[in-house]
Amino acid sequence: MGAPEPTEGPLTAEELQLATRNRGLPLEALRYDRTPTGLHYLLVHFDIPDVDAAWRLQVGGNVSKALELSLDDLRARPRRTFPVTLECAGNGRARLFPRPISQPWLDEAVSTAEWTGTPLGGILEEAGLKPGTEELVFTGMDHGVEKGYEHDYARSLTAAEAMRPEILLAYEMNGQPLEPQHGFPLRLIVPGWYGMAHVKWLARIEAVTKPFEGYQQKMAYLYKQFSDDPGQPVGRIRPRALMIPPGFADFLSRRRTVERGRVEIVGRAWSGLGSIVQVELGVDGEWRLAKLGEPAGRFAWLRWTAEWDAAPGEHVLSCRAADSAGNIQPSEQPWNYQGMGDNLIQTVKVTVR
Ligand SMILES: Nc1nc2c(c(=O)[nH]1)N[C@H]1C(S)=C(S)[C@@H](COP(=O)(O)O)O[C@H]1N2
Ligand SMILES: [Mo]
Repeated sequence: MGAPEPTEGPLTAEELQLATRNRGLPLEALRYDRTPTGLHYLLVHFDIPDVDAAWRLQVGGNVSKALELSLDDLRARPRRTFPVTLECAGNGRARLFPRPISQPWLDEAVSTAEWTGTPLGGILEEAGLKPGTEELVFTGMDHGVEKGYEHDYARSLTAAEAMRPEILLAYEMNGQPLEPQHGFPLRLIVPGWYGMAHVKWLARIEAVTKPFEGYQQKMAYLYKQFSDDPGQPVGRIRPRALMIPPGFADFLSRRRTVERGRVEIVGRAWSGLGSIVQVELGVDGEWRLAKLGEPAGRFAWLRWTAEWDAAPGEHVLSCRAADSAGNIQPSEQPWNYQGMGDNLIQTVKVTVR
């Protein structure tokens, strides 16, 4: 079975099925520095695997000493805890036209949890990467078929990237053992990278001497313009700001109603390519600077605020972030075939009364 082409039509039953399995962050939950686990966005390609009590992490391939580690073994290693902002590479996909058929995210596929684990680098040193190691392949316990390719979910990192000190083999999220849907018993955390790199239900780490060519590496997560385009790999998170929609919501349309007068607009901003240097609030197309708070951590979003003197009538609020690498969010989203790395500015329609 090939891939369905992007569509100009209405949402399909398949997209709805994905949308009900995979939840987004309710935007009002941007109020929390650290997203409560039950509000953290979720993306599961296949089924949440049934994990055997005899689970061990296998570390092998081009190493001096293959390892087999239990959760207790991993817990006995050096322990690190810090907040990391995760965002799905497909966030914003549903706004593209034509629309790539996949999980139909709007703006909400982002969250920040506090992750605890042991640095991957220490485990790789223990195993001893032999000369010639180019990449590490991380394989999950989940198995399925995507566009005709049957595989275990797997992704790789280059050996240099894998040795970065902030990369974690994480066994806790927000101070608790991982919940089944977030990767119990162990997942990879790759701060700064889009979600696909953070392999859940980790079963094996393999040192390889050639670039990994698995489905999730060489087909799925690419910036490409047409089906057979070899494309460019998706990696780090592009800058984005989101606001908590102000006032109260209309149940069906989610349109907002706000009382006239001074309103404090509050949001979050993040980038995996640099630090956030500027956030702007747009009111009916006029941009003003927002006030930036301190990031919750080196790899976590920051809080921003902006004052708005709301006058009665219909308004459109928007926000956009820029990072220290010179990236700014686009007002018009360049299109790509799979809807990856979209970071169009958010817009919120508001009625002030
Ligand atoms: N094994 C495995 N790991 C995975 C996935 C998956 O389907 N299987 N989904 C990836 C994607 S696309 C994202 S966006 C993140 C989502 O992590 P979360 O569900 O904990 O928010 O997990 C990643 N890790
Ligand atoms: Mo994702």
